[in-house]
Amino acid sequence: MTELVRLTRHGEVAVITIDNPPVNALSPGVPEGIEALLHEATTDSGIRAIIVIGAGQTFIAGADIREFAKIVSGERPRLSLYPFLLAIEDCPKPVVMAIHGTALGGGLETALAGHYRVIAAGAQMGQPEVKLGLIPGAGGTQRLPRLAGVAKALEMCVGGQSIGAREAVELGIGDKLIEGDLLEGALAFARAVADKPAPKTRERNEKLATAHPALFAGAREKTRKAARGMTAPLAAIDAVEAATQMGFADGCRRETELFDECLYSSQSRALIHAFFGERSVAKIPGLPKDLKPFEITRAAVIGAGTMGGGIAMTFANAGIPVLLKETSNEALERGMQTIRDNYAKTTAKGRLSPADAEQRLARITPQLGYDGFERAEIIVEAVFENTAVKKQVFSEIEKIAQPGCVLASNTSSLDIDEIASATHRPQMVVGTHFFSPAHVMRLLEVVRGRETAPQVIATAMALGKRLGKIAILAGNCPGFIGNRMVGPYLREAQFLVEEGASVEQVNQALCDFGMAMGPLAVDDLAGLDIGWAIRKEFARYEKPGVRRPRLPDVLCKIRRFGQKTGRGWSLYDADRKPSPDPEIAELAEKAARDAGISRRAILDEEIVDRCIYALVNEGARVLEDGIAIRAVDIDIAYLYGYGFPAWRGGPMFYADTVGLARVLARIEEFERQHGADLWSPAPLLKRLAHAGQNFAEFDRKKEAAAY
Ligand code: T1G
Repeated sequence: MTELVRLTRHGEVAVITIDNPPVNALSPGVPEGIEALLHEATTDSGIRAIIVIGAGQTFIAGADIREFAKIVSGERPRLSLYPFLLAIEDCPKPVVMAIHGTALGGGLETALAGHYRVIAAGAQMGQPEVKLGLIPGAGGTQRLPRLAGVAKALEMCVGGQSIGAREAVELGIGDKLIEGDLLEGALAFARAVADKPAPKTRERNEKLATAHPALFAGAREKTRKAARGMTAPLAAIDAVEAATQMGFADGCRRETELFDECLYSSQSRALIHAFFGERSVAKIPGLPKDLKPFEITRAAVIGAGTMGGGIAMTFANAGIPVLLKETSNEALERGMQTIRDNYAKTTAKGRLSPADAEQRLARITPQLGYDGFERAEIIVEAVFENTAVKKQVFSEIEKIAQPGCVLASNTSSLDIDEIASATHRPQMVVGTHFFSPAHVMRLLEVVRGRETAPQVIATAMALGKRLGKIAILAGNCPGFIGNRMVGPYLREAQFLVEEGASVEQVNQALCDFGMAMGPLAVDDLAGLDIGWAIRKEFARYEKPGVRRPRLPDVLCKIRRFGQKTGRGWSLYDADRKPSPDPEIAELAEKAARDAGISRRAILDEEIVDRCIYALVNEGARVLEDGIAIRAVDIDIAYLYGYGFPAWRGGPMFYADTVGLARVLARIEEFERQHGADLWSPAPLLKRLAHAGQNFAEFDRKKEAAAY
């Protein structure tokens, strides 16, 4: 029938192969093709059993996610997969699903509709729909509990995590684990079951009886905390619960209702934006696709502080041996102890075996000198955030490093070109801005300098993926993408405290908006002294007479640096648990008096708008200056580096959701209230709003122009 699906005969067994690269998604034509070939095999008297298998790397990785936007916009009709799955389940000949690579979402649901499932060792399967703001919409919430049990099905549908082949067989999802060639194993299995009755998953109700109502109540309570603000995980609970309360057909109807609520929600649009965004940020216009990155087999890191230690762990975790240099034994031992403690914590949580932890630790070589640096293919500098100090280090490493060695700086805001000027090979210098804690946070901001070579950029981007990071490319300016934007965001939060809001109100308002932490809580975590050092470093660029928050310097002068000194914007106990500090209110009143500001009651709405729109406005400037390639790069940076809620899609996507005209109007209102030096709307924002366009269209146009 269609080239997306083909049928081959292996004696009395028909093999239906799905061949829809790259991930055999259930794109239009695939379910129809499978159903047609199923019918062909069913009516062929020479066929006694049927196998469904994926070509290439994987079984079916789900419905075609690109189709959802078309369905929501009305461009495509909303087709149901139920009839296709019932056709499989009601096939009079046994249908064996042969799974390798991944069986995700609609892929697992297709497998569950089969009569048997044989699984290749190493395969992964799951219902990750909640990560897209959806729930399983093809019977997964009804068939999975019937095979895996209600508790496990709940865990899989609500959390979206995948399970491995062995566990799937133990649970009863899989009927056989195939260690060798999958097709051979599946053919043998199919021949063995050819004359056996074909068990229909929808009729296997015995495991449904195990469910207790408390299971769902407990799941709701846990999910409200763990997936704060997200609607899909709660909908998934409702759908799995329906499986225990009503028959299969009614359960599927309930699933469809819940699925459609999710599909037409802004949360799903935001999360699908993030899914494709995570993949598009790796594509750098102008960088030849066939440009081969340098090979990285050995690394070296300078500075074993919080960042340096975390970066060394990241290399070790990716299997790359790394030298870690410090200037004194105390500092080196302190750094290594933190690394050992981090591995101990991860092992204690059962996320790493002691043997694995030992192996990773062994890949880190602590030292005081530059011995062995000449053999490293990348050297990452992670010393104190000061240009002069970094230039000194770069002038030293340049004398030792091999010719093709990438010289990277972990600076979070300083001028990469200035740092590169300390070497005779600026083309090998690049920024690799990791986020704290570096072995945990997934974002890596790769910063290109004026002379950074394309192959060095390609190497840093590829290395990011290898280290398990999401790498985005940023241009060189103070603070690059993320920290440049966080400046106005934090400024507004600090102003709001001077103007009358409490620290707790500001933090809570942004948490209610969905931020992982409030802006002032993040300030306390990072350390107010860091911001202080950066303000001093950039003081010479500041325009005189422009209003600045007074409180941060006041707090720093009395050594209130945040969590590290037990008090900052809040007080912190020994477990770093925050509590309000009345002294802050006094300091805020004085700061307001000194600034001639009359304090007032402030609504949460104003707090959110001023902080988030400050982000958006600066984001538009970052785009216009070409510091960020696309608006989606900014979104991905904020999702993976700054705790912006994924279900809002990122600051630029959020602005599109609100509507740029409304965002502009609000910013112009703030401009009237607080002055143009702080709130003049970004020209790009004005242009797009006036043209009735948005950031998504800006990206599409950019993409079209680039390719
Ligand atoms: N639909 C469309 N495109 C997809 C896709 C999908 N399901 N999965 C991947 N792609 C594209 C991706 O954008 C990229 O494109 C290329 O394939 C390679 O992907 C009815 C409602 C399978 C583990 O959530 O998790 O089923 O950038 O770079 O690292 O109930 O892709 O090359 O142009 O990620 O090897 C549920 C999503 C859908 C799985 C492979 N399924 N995919 O990872 O490659 S909803 C998912 C993944 C659903 C039903 C519901 C991963 C992967 P491009 P990649 P990878």
